[in-house]
Amino acid sequence: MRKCKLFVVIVLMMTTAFTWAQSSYNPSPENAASREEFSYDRFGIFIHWGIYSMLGQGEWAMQLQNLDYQEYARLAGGFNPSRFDAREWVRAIKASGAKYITITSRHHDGFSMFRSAASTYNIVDATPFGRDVIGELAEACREEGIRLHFYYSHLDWGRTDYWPRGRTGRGTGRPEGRDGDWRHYLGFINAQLTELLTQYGPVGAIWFDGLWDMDSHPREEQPAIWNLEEQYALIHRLQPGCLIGNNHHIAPFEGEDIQIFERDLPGENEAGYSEGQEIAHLPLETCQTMNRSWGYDIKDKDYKSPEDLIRYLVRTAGKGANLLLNIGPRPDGTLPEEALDRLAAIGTWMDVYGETIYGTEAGCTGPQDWGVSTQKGDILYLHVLDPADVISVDLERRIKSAESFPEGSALRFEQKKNDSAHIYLPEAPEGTVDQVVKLVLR
Ligand code: FHN
Repeated sequence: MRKCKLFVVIVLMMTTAFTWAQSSYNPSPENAASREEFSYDRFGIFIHWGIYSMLGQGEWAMQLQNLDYQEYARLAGGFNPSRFDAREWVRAIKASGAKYITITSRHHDGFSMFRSAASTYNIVDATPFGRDVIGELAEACREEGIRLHFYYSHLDWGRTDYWPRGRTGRGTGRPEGRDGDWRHYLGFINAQLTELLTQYGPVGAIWFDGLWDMDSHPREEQPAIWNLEEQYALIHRLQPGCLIGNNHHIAPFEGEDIQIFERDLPGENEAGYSEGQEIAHLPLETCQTMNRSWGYDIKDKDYKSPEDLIRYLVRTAGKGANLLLNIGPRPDGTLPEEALDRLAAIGTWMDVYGETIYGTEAGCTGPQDWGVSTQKGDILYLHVLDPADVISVDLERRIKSAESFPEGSALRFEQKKNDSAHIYLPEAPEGTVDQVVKLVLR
């Protein structure tokens, strides 16, 4: 693109950005109801699956190895996940206590895991498998009462109309694009979003990722660059109850319904993606891996223990956020045994402790050195994650009763005016992951 034309495009984008900043978004009643359901759920499973799983190096192989975009596309011709069984997946996921699934409908490599008239580079038209896995999953989710969310990559490493290029995908051998390509690309996104929102029944959320590919442009220009106003309006018009989340690692834009944090609890920045990401007044979600990878990595056996994952779920709920825990299925369509074991272990725990997680909000104590708390009205659940004989809790309200959960035995406590309350804990049985105290507050 010649320099003067690029300038005109940027000025146009900035003008739109200004208009955008002035508009104000009011979620529809359906959307407000979805937000409530979403926050109630507290736990979902993320699935990163695509033709990259055949390489066994995670979903970034194309970028990390600078794979040629035409050669990479040939992987599709060998993709035949003959052991894929949507019902098996959904049943195992449901048994973990998760209430929704977020699956990569299209990741940065640009391959669509759903039937698409907008591009033949999709699982139905380009693979010997020829089945619409998203369609099968949608049906199984409907049967099992699990909500389905779609991850959708804004950025693309394979399309030639993804031009001008962002900061990634520069080594995939694509020729330089032409004027007008970017508009064409944005039209393609709208066409695919329309497909996702009209082919599979109710969609819980569209989960965007990849906006950061254009982060050489300032934040204010991003909505216009990516056509967010039109895209978000399209989604909300087609399905008013569909939530929009965008994993752009910055504060939410107008029109977004949930705020996402990657590998970090809200307000923390250990993973380095959340710097300066203020917590907004939106439902919150933290996504995290079970091992170190999102997409299937044949060498990655570095799984977090079931106990640590349960504690992470508890800590996330203690921040008033949902946990979206990832699995990278194998190229044959199976979920790794390590992942299945963890789903089962979390499910066993949730069967007993679900009451302390679902439908709760962040507890009024905030995170403490012994653990975190979750709350439902006058009931405060103290999750003691580091074993202790006695814990101190700063509370503005008086304690009416304290008991161990789920046993229900009364616990001794002291609460003097203007001082922390002290709660005396019984010895936790061997293998306790989270010792829960149920307080009723006056
Ligand atoms: O680049 C992606 C990555 O592959 C993965 O999908 C994660 C999930 O949160 N998000 C991106 C990085 O921010």
